[in-house]
Amino acid sequence: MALRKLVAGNWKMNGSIAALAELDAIAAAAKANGNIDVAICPPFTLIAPAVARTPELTIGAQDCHAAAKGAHTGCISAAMLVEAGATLAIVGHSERRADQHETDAEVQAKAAAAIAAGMRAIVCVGETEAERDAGRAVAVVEGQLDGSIPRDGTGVTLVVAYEPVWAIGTGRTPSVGDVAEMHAAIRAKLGALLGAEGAKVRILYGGSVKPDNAKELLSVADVDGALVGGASLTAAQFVPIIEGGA
Ligand code: G2H
Repeated sequence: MALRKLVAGNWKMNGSIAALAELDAIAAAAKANGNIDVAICPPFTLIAPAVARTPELTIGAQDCHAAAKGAHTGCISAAMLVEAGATLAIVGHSERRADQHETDAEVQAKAAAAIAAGMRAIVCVGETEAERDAGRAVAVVEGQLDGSIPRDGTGVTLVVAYEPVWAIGTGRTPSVGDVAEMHAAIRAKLGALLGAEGAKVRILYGGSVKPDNAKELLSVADVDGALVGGASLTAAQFVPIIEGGA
């Protein structure tokens, strides 16, 4: 089943008020390519200014806390993100799994919190290079899905992003065949976890998506969009990626 594609930009810890000027052309490209969804996930402090600048563009967050409120210094709740104007949240990015030692159970709780607050959750999974070299890539990703996917997720509330850790920010990407194999495995696993709804959950590819490889990656079976880091920071790079998915 062909799903409506989603191309989402993850600004990570980059950007500024001045950098939001890039959103003007990105929003225009989103409007011009209305057959796909486009989103930008800037740092928390830029969410409300981004929404104010381009209200027509979907703006998301890069994380949220699992709890609704409380003594969690430096953290932010899903409801706070919604109040700022976010309508989706990335959870379980490999940089957070590594740097903040987030577990599958924590990622699952964050996804559930995002969904309960009314956002769409993008749950990230992906193997390390050592795990791929050991022939364990599919098993590792299946295990992450087992632990991280809220069982009441639907095609509306849930998105999965497959991001092989070794491809993130490195300029390296898996072969088209490897992407196809992994996305097919993720699709099968989502079916096992969510039943018929699993066929409706979009599976994004992420990891060094650039203007020159986007069209090919986005044409692979069961690649329902892209999660883009470095190349989402400027309209000059991100707009051709949007066009590659449209
Ligand atoms: C993977 C991706 C965005 P990049 O982390 O989530 O980043 O496109 O820079 O590899």
